[in-house]
Amino acid sequence: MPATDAPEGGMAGGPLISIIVPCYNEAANVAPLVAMLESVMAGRRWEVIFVDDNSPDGTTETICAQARRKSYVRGICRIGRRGLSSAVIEGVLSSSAQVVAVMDGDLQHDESRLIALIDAVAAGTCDIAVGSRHVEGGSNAGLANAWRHALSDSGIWLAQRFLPVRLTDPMSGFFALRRDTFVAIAPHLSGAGFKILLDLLLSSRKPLTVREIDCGFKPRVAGESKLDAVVMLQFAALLVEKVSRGLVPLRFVAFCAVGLAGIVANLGVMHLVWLCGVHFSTAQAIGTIAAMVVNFSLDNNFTYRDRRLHGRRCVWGLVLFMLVCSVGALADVGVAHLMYAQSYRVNEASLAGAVLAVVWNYAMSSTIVWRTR
Ligand SMILES: Nc1nc2c(ncn2[C@@H]2O[C@H](COP(=O)(O)OP(=O)(O)OP(=O)(O)O)[C@@H](O)[C@H]2O)c(=O)[nH]1
Ligand SMILES: [Mg+2]
Repeated sequence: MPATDAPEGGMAGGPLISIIVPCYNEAANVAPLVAMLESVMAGRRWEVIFVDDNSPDGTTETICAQARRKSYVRGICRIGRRGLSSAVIEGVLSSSAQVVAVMDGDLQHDESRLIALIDAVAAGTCDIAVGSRHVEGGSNAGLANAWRHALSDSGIWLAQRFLPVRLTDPMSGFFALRRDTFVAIAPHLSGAGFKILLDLLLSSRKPLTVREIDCGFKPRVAGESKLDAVVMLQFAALLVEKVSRGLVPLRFVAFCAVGLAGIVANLGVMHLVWLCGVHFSTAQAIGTIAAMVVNFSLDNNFTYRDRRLHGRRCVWGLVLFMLVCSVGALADVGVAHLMYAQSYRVNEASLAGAVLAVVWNYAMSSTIVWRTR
């Protein structure tokens, strides 16, 4: 082993604290974050677990380079998967420490508050200690612009309507809790999207005591934000899933939203082709095929983002999806026809057919087209 690979972090017994860091395209931030953690965690039995979704920028290689030299640095690389929340869940489950802390890998969280969060949990003063930018002494000055401020504020306002506890910063990604508390909630977590703290609070079967600790939020120096429209929709869908107590799963909400976009595509393309002088039936068929392609593409990039199909699997997935939707359409027409014949009103018959088709399409898409490997 070369000298530079010599272990630096000799530790008698395993770590008592695991810091879980979800990261995607954060290669430039890994080494500085490790250095900051070394400084604040000095004298403690700790480790950092990076969970990277096979970032193209070489984040995993950077983590490995650190881990080869430092026993307190570990990494998990997930292939064909995406998602902050699910990354955190896997990181926590891979730890055997008593206390776990979660923080971003982009240096925006104020590492100097880490010990306060960990100690609050270790001392048993609360179930979860949350780094808050909205209590006295906290600051969210690092949010990139006015739009991000507005987004964050409205997200907080919305989340607060549904939370079982009072919390000024439910959107925070900087918090600590006992590992066994996390593990007890884990089977009920949605695991989708960005807001793992919110997921924890809304999924826990027993009320959690929360303590907020002021913290700052620094501007991002390297790398780019991954917060996009998809993440915001996932946030709304998470609330729907949790508020309906799992009756309406997050993925189903997304599937229906995509379905609406498909209807728009269907009508748009059909009208365009029809205006070009094509016979109505042919125009309708072309519109339907276009809708299926649009739906498949949106579902692949949004609804089933964590199971996204690529290359040949994507082409095969499209064929399967079209077959599934065709059966759904036949069932739709069949049921509507049957109900109409049994003297149901036109709207009732039509709605029943449409609901059946949506549920069928969703069930088949989840189990056949985007099945978990
Ligand atoms: N493993 C994994 N990590 C992710 C994913 N998306 C984001 N992250 C990480 O989660 C952390 C927070 O993501 P950011 O994009 O910085 O989001 P944010 O801090 O809420 O938003 P900004 O204020 O715009 O930076 C960062 O460390 C990201 O690298 C993902 O799909 N998988
Ligand atoms: Mg960030």
